[in-house]
Amino acid sequence: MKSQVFQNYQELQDVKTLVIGSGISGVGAVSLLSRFGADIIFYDSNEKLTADELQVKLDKAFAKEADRPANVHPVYCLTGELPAEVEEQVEAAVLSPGVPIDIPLVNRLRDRQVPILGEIELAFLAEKGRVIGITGTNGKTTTTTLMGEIMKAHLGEEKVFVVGNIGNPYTLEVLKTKEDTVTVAEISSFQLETVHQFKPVVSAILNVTPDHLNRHHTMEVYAAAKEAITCNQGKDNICVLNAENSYTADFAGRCPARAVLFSSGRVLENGYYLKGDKIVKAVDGKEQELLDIHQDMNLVGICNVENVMAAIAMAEGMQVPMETILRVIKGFHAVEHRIEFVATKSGVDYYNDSKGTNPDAAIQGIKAMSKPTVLIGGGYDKGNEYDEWIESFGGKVKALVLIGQTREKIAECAKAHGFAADKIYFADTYEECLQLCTKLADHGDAVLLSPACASWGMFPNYEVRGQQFKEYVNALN
Ligand code: UMA
Repeated sequence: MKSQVFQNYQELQDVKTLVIGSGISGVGAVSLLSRFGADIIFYDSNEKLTADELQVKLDKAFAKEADRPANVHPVYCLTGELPAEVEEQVEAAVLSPGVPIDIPLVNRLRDRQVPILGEIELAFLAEKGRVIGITGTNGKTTTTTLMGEIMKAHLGEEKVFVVGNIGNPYTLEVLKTKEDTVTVAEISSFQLETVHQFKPVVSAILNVTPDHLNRHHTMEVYAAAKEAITCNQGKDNICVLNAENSYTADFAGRCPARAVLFSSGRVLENGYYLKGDKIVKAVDGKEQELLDIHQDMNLVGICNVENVMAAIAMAEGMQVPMETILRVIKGFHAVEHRIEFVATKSGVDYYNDSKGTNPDAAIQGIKAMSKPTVLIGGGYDKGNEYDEWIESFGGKVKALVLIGQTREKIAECAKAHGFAADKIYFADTYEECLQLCTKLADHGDAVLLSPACASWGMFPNYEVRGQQFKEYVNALN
């Protein structure tokens, strides 16, 4: 049964609202809800956390808000099992992205017709300006960052907010929006499961490849979550889609927005594509050369050519002059942790692709390498398969150093695909892993951290993993 939805934030006043998850989204949601006058229960199911710890998180966040009015209702913090008598009182629930929509608590609330919304949806209820929404399995962060830079160059720093999965909760920024501001939002499939009114004027689905299947269960459900970025768009809006990805190419025919295509593999009658070394725009078959991918771009790999084409398409959709778009692209460097060159030590190039958290992202990392590569893989098990990743090694990977929960599964898969067993190494700690890499790599080689797995279980997030890798590399002689 479909839950009731909120049309505007005023409707949340005095509503008993359960915020599930006390990470950065939960804190952002409480901060915004308290300004809407909601009656908030701030809850985390992790029994290792205490109500006091949740309160400290809120106090810290509220202390940063100079103009914070006194709360209408005190925030009630709870952890562990949610008591039945509290659950019964709940009139609305805001889910953090990491909270699956099919856990028993959420199912029970839904059965009771309690409106369930995500943190992105909650923020959007207070949005006053225009929104650009970017999703896709891979490339979201680079494209969102580039898009943010382009919009800032066009409108001025103070009129652009870059939010969402990139690590900056939308709920903490939305009250700064005005009619003339633009919010550039990186939106994950987790966040798209709980949108109702969210409506970007320009959206992009960069690609859809297997990921997060332990959460979404099937590719169809995962792809449908991504497509939801367009669920409120109409033909006066734009959705930028990848013509080389089977899911997004297929969606072009069904998309409620006007589909604008980009391609790294074919000439398009209308759209943006790679022709030799040039990114080209075509309108009814008439070509205009835009930039040279080697001379005008500082980013490596075909995945980044695709990200750049998507950004150009979105920026043109936002009426940014081509001259501004190209100027920003020419000065734009790799986003941290995404095929990021770290340093050359003893003739070995080190690359940090810690954001390669799934096999498809890691394939892009391998593709970008041009030297014999010692590859670091493994981490948290999201239920992904590694066959295509291993096939993509194409003789380039001279040694595979594996770590974490998935190391046996990856090793078995590598051997099944003919990768020599004596070139596979296991490490128990990251330190051991990095020591092995420095031993295995010779002058003229590359070492690539592109694990095809999330960092969870060993690190709080991929950023910390990438940071540690860089610190280790920079400390080498
Ligand atoms: N929790 C519960 N009940 C549950 C599940 C979790 O109470 O059933 C609690 C946990 O105990 C924990 C809290 O929820 O205390 C964590 O919430 P969260 O996982 O949503 O984490 P946030 O800190 O709010 O970060 C989230 C995104 N995290 C996830 O999607 C897992 C961040 O994306 C995002 O940057 C942030 O919101 C701001 O929008 C990270 C990510 O890994 C980078 N994203 C995935 C990806 O990119 O592949 C989708």
